[in-house]
Amino acid sequence: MDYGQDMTRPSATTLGAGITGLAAAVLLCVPAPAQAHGIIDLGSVDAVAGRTSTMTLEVQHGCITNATGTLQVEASVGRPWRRVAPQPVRGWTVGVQRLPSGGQQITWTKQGDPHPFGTPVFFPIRVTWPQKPGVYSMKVVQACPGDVTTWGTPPGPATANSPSPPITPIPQVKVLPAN
Ligand SMILES: [Cu+2]
Repeated sequence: MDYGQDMTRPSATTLGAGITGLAAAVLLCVPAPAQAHGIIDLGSVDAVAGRTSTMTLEVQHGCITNATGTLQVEASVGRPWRRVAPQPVRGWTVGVQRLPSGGQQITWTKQGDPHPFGTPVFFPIRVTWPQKPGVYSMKVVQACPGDVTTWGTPPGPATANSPSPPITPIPQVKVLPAN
C-alpha cells in the first residue's frame, strides 16, 4: 500500500470537523449507500504502470459539516505519479502545481456560484501512471463556504475513535503491471 507517500499536505484545518461533522456525514451518506464521496473511476480501463489513460475524479456532494456547495477542489498525488493533465470542465478553471515534495496538486475552482451540494461533479484527468505497480492514492480537499472536507483517511479496521470504512475515505487506484 503506497498511500503513505501521497500524504504530502496534511490539512489540519480539515480534520477538526468533530462529532457534529461526523454525525452530519453519517446522516448524509447512509441513505444512499451506493454512493461514495470523492471517488476515482477508471471507466472500465485498467491503470497500467507507465501507461497513459483517463480517470475521472467524481466528487459526489458538497462539504459534509454544513452541507454547503463546492467552491474549490484540490487533488494531490505523490511523486510516483507521472503526468496528470486535467481536462476542461465547463464552469470550472483548473491548474496543476508541482509540490515541494515532488508530488503534484490539481486545483479546480468554480466560476460564479458554488456548485450545488447535491449535484455530483466529474473531473476527467489524463494520467500517466507510476512506473511501479501498486496502490496509489489521490487526496482530495474540497472547499465550500465556511466548510472544508478532506477525503484523506486510509482504509483500515475500526479502532476506538475511527469507524471502518472511514467517514472520509481517501480515493485509491490499483496500478497493474505492464505485462
Ligand atoms: Cu458521501
